[in-house]
Parts: sequence; C-alpha cells; structure tokens
Amino acid sequence: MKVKDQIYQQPLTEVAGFSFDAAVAQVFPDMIQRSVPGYLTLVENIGVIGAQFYQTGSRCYDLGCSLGAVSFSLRRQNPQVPIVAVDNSEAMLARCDEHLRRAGESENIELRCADITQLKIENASVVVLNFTLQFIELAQREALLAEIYAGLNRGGVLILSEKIALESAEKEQRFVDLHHGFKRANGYSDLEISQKRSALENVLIPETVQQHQQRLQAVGFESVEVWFQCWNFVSLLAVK
Ligand code: GEK
Repeated sequence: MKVKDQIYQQPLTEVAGFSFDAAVAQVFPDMIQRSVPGYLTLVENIGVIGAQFYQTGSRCYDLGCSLGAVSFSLRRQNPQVPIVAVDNSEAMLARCDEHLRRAGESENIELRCADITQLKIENASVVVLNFTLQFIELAQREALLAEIYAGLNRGGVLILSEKIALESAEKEQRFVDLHHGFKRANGYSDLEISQKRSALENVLIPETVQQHQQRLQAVGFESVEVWFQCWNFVSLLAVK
C-alpha cells in the first residue's frame, strides 16, 4: 500500500536540504506521482522504448533507480532483460530490493549502491536517467553523459527525463505556477509546496532543454528528440 507523503505538512523552523533518506523512501511512490506530472505515463513508455532498443546480449542501466519503477517497466515489456539498477541512497535501494524480491523480479537485476558519476557503463543498449541528472553537480554532468555514450552500443538509447528551467523569467513563472497547480490538485497545501521548494533549492538544479540537447550532442549523440513534455517536465530520447 502507498504511504502518503506528509513530510512537509507541518511548519518547519528551518527547512533542511532535501535528501533521499528513509523517510523519503517510505513515501516515495506517493511523493513522485503527486509531484511529477505524467510520471506513470513516462515510466510505462520507458518500458516500451526499452523493448524497442534492447539488443540481445546487452544490458539496460537504470541510473538513480530509487524504488525500481523504471526497472519494473523495462521488465514488463521485456521479461528477463538484464538490468543494472544503481542508486547511492541505501534507504531507497533497500526498498527497491524488497519490492523486486516480493514481485519475484530480482533475478538478472543487479542492484548497486554507488555514485553514478563513478560508474563504468559497459555493453549497454538502454540507459535511463529518469529525473536523476538534475541531482548531479553541473560540473559532473558532461563527464557522466560521455561515459554513458562510450558504454552504449551503436544504435543504443539514452532516455533522459528532467525537470527543466525555461529560457525567460516570464515563461519560467508560468510553468512553475502550472506545476504548483498540479501539486495543489493532488492535495499538497501551499505550505507543503513552498517548504519542498526550499528543500530542493541548490539540490535539484534544472537546466533548459537547449542546454540538455547541446550537451548530449557535444558528447556524441547524433539524434536527440523530446518525446514527452508536460510543462517543465521533459523527457529526451538520445540515440547513438
Ligand atoms: C524513478 N528514476 O522512479 N548516484 C546515484 N544515485 C543518485 C545520485 C548519484 N550521484 N544522486 C541522486 N541519486 C526514479 C526516480 S529520483 C527523482 C529518481 C526524484 C538518486 C537518488 O538517491 C534518488 O533515488 C534518485 O537519484 C532521484 O523513475 O526524486 O525527483
């Protein structure tokens, strides 16, 4: 059963920086579904993309896997596909492991507690960064994408989903307001929305779609397309 996210419901004297700790891991499915517009559609279709791009004998990588939603989706469309699922939060990975075991899906899914900026990617045909790059320091993003590009086989795909910044203050405000409207419609109060926003400041660093596209092209991806967008939430398909 999904546990309701009430982490920012009470007024806090000081809002600490957001971290993927045990309290967040416990409410994560509820938190992400009520916070990210289109999350379930995205996750479901990442499985569809994965099934089309998977190359026999290669691996899929779910980077910043949290509780494994993307890994489950890749498996639903392509049972038994080998997956390396990586997260640096022990609390998130422990729950991911529990979910996989309960679903009888742990075979051929290697869970690694590691920093994805230190990872070697090898023999991959599908790599997914579903709302993870935004938590990586700006200075480390290009090297991570270059490592992913190097580890992908020709014809392989990177799916990159991100909360984005807009290129003008006016557009930014419009999309932020729409996103907050989405959160209110999902039962979050104005206090919860503003405390979560403070917690994420300097932790989640969004960039514009153009910045993502340019960086993906700079590391070598030939084809980079937006395949999903709902306001300031975007997913890109980058093919090697
Ligand atoms: C989903 N993909 O449900 N190394 C490894 N993991 C990291 C790092 C890092 N350097 N930095 C952050 N993480 C998931 C959702 S959540 C997105 C991804 C969100 C992990 C972090 O511990 C967390 O589990 C995940 O990236 C980001 O489709 O909460 O907005």
